[in-house]
Amino acid sequence: MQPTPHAPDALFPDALLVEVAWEVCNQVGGIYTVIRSKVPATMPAWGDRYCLLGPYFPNQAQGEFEPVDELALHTASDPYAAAVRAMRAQGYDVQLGTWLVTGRPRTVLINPFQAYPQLGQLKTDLWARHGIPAPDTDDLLHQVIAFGHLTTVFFQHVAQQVVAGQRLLGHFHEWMTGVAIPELRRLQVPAHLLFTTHATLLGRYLAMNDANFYDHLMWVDWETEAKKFNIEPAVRMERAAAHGSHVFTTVSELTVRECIYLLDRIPDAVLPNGLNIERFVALHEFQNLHQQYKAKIHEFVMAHFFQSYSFDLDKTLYFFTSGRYEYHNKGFDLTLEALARLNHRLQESGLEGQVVMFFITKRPFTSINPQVLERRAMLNEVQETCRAIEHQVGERLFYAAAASQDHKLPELGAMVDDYWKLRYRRTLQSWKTNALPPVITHNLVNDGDDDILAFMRRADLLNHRHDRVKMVYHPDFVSPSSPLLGMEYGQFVRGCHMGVFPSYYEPWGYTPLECVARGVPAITSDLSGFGDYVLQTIPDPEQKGIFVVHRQEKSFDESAEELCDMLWQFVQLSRRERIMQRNAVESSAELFDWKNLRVHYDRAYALALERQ
Ligand code: G6P
Ligand code: 1S3
Repeated sequence: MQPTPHAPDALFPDALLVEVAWEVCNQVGGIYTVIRSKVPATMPAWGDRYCLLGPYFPNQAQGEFEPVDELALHTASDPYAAAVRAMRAQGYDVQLGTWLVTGRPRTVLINPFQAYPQLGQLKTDLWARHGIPAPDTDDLLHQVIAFGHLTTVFFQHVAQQVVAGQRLLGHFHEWMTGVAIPELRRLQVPAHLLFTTHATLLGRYLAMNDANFYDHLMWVDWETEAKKFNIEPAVRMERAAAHGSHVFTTVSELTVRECIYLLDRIPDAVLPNGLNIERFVALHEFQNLHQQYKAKIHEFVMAHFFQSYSFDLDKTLYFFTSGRYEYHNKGFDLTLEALARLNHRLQESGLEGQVVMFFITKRPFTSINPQVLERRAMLNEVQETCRAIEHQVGERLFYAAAASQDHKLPELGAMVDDYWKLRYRRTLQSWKTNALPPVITHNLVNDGDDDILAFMRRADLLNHRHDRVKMVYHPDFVSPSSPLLGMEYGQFVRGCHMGVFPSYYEPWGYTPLECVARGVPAITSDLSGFGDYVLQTIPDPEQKGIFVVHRQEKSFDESAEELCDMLWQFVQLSRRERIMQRNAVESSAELFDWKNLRVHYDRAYALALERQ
């Protein structure tokens, strides 16, 4: 295949790059964001020498993958199409196509289930050749093993297509795809292999279960702990990938420590995560969007709270946190403690205004709380009545103005029919209630055993009228089809004033970066890869609206107080100061653009090409 001569930043023109991830066309978590958002910065350098490889799950792939037609497959002259043709000739079910995301990369998807008939043999081989055991009951492990085998076959075919002077790079993300690495090495497939771990499996489990994880890290016996948590096969796959790769990398300095102590290999490089930052030409455009989406959040808040009591929306700030439900790891515990303290400070201070705090995460629930839905429906009724009155008054006022002799504004109330006056009064009477606004929007399957709810109940943060920090726990991701918030997650972020993410364990953490990209100030922690990176690379990050809570070598109480101070400073800003801060945040987003961060990947590829 020809290098892409027209590509201005063409890199390693003699190399082919296959990037393999479980989350190609298959959104599970943060790795999807890494791969997808990186494509626009990757394509100019690699062009059609770049190919993504992932598992084929028809339901997931349906909306985002477009297979090439048979004619195009058979006439294409590139090594990936040739490899797909060769696999098909052997009876494999392999798809070649395009991932329908910005950059439209060439993508190969392979259905893991087709290798299930050989699973027994594959597992025996994995154990005999690489010492990796595999139980009979874990379906994810079965899928991973099957996909690992098919990936190996694909690489063998691509390697056969490599012509003299060309080299093949294989970049594997996370243990789910890394399982192919030891076998590729055993077979001596001529490929330069990179493995990136986005977190260590054991690190995540230990951090969740050990309050002093970072102090104990150096002394962990990985084998004992892996057995204890029943994750030994996956941990062994991760270790085999880390040790088998030519270049081993991770996403942050924090995860480097885990790799050293839990995987016993020092990473060759750190590849920080970026985003594809799209900036508006005019600054005011993103500020307008904040106003527009804040108005949508106002609607939810009016429906949720105003039936019980009202407050001034113009003096209300919206904070939020979001992410997987890992109460301790994601710092939900610290956030709640700081909010309780902030509530107290606000009550004591005589300062005007309030904060509404949203917890956006995913928990098993049976339904949306009918009370919450009813509150929303009743507000809609109030809105309809107001619109009818507005219409009637509008028409009559127009007529009165045209016919006016004295140019005085007539009594507007007199322009409303008795019917609407009565309906207005009745609607409002039936709307108001003495019940407190619920702190949670859904009925949880396990309401009695939920840490967030338990804290709110214990601290009496239950949306009393006198509370100055109000709570909305939304145990489902925000989506446009939801009858409550009814917007995209990104729109919700824009409408808020601040994102709060003081994680205890977070190899990187995209959530604060997603705020920064939209010009929304964010709080992170020095125990998150992102926060650590910010401290190392941005002088005075607070000036840019990025706040880093210190959690390393700090007690829970000290960090909670620091977080409370940060929130307290923020609530005291004037609107003008908030607007200026948003501008500063937005202008710093460029630092995290893949266009600037791709260089770390380029260096890792250069290193891998040097190693045999
Ligand atoms: C944006 C809009 C302004 C609005 C402001 C509210 O900047 O362009 O028109 O006044 O948001 O900011 P706030 O921080 O009070 O939500
Ligand atoms: C991991 O996903 P997670 O949320 O399980 O990878 C992400 C992308 O590198 C990273 O942002 C996150 O911290 C890790 O934990």
